[in-house]
Amino acid sequence: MERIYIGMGSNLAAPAQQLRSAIDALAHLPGTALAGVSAFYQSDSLLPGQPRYTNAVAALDGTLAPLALLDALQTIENDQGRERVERWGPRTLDLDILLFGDRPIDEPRLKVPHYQMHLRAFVLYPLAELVPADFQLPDGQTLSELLAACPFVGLERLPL
Ligand code: ROI
Repeated sequence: MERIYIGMGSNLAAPAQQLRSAIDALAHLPGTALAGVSAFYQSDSLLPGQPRYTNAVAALDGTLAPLALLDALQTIENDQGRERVERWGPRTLDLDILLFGDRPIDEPRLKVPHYQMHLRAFVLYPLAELVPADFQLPDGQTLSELLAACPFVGLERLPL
């Protein structure tokens, strides 16, 4: 059994509702159990000219293989109307495997930890709601260090 963290984001078609549907789908995934969900956070897109994003992080406990989980997440994205028009384009739903237990994964389709999670406030602050205070990434960096280097600026935590 491994603890898995999933980053969720949406900036189209009622983003908060997209995240709620995704959480429901995650809760029903075979081979995993939903262990927690952060609050929802709004922020401007890192790319100008896109609608604001709503982001959150979910924790799963699972026994399935990383690539099987990736396939399942892509099915959920597609079921919720994700259209892959342009890389970095606006999307109804983005589900990223942030962390998979304490193992780094380096496959053509899947790099874990997610390559920019340590720089993104909309990932780090919701993740911090779900982990112990002394939490470390596989490379030994602590979440506290990453948060200290990544100001909360521009994030809006939505009321539950
Ligand atoms: N910006 C925010 N705030 N949240 C995201 O999830 C997000 N995802 C992206 C880009 C376009 C980089 N910007 C984002 O893919």
